[in-house]
Amino acid sequence: MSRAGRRANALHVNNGHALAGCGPLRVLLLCLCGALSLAVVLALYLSAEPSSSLQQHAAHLIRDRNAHKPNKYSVAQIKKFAAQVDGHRLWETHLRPLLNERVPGTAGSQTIRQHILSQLGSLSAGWTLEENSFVSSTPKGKVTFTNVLAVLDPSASRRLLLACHHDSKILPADPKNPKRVFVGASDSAIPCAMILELATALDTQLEALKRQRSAVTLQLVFFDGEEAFEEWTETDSLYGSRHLAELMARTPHPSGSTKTTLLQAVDLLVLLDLLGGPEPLIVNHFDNTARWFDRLIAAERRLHKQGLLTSHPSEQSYFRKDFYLGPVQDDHIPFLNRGVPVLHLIPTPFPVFWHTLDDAEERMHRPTVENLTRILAIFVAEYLGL
Ligand code: 1BN
Ligand code: ZN
Repeated sequence: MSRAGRRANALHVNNGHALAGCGPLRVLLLCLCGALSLAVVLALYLSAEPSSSLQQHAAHLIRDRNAHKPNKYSVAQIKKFAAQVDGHRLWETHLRPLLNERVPGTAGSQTIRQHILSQLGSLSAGWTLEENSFVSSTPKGKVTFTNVLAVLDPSASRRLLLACHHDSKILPADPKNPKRVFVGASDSAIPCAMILELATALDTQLEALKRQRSAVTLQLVFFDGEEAFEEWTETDSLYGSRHLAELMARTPHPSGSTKTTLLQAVDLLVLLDLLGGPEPLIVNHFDNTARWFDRLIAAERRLHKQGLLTSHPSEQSYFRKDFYLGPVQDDHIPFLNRGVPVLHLIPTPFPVFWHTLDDAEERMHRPTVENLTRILAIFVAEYLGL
C-alpha cells in the first residue's frame, strides 16, 4: 500500500475507534454539537435582525430611486440651461482662488474651504453649509481633515450627491523654481470650480426646487484627504470619503428615524476627478448606473447638435460606452462598498500630467471645462426636474 493510502486508512480506523468505542460519550458529543449549532443560528439571527429590518425599511427608498424618471427637455430648455453656465465666471471667480497648495490641515486648505463656503453662501438658493472636521492618523502624524458639505434641503427624503476632492497632493516644488508648486488643477481644483459654477448657474431653479419641497434634493460634497500622504494604501488615502460614508451610514434620516439612514437616502453619487485637460474620454464604470451615464451621452449629443459646445468637432467625444479599462480607486469607493449607486466621471486613461507639476492652469483646456459643465448642468437639471 502506498504511504498516502496507509495514512488514509489509519485515520479512518482511528475515527471509527473514537466514535464506536464510547456510546455515552458519543451521545454527549452529539448533544453538545446540537446545542452549539442552535446557539450559532440564534446568534446569527439576532445579529442580522437590525440590519435586515433596516434594509426592509429602506425598500421604499430603493424603489423610488429605481423608479426615478429624469425630465426630458425641449431644445429651448436645453438652450436656456446651457446659456446659464458662464465659463468666464467658472475660471475667474471659482477656479483662480483654488489654484494653490491645498494640503490637509494647512492654512492653504483653510483658505480654499473659506472660498467654497463664501461662494455657496452668496447664492439665493439658501444652501445649508457645514464643515465636517475630524482627526485621523497619517504617515505624517495626526492631521485634522475637513470635508465641506452643502445641502439644498436637508429634510428632503432623497439626495443626488455631486462630489469632488478639495485637497491637493504633497509634491516637492520645482528645484529650479521653488515658487512652482503642485496646484492639482485637474486634481481636483477644476472639478470643484465646475461644481461651484453648476450651483451658481442653476441658482434660480434650485431655489424654486427647495421652495417646492421636492422629494429629491441636491447635496454638494467637497472631500478632504483624498490623496495619500506617502504611498496609496487602504489606510493612507480617501480620509474624507471614508469618514463621511461611515458617518452617513450611522446618521438617522429623516432626523430621529430608527429605520433609515442618510446613506440610504443617496440616490446617486456623481464623482468628478482629473477633469480639465483637452479631449477627456470618460467611460462608464458601473452597470447599475448605466441609464444615468446614457443621460450624459444624450446631453452631450443634444448640446452638440444645437452648436452649444465649443471646440467639440464630433457628436460624441467625451462620454463613451464602447470600451472599459477597469475600475479606479477614488472617493466613491467607501460609498460603493456600502451599496450607493455611483457615476465616476474621470478620464481614461489618466492625463499625462497626472501627479506632476504640469497639472497646472497652462495645461487645462477652457472650452472643454465649459462644455463638460454644460453637459452636467443639463444632467442635474434633468435629474432634479428643475
Ligand atoms: C485620483 C486622483 N487619484 C488620485 N488623484 C486616485 C488614484 C490613486 C487612482 C492612485 C489610481 C492610483
Ligand atoms: Zn491625485
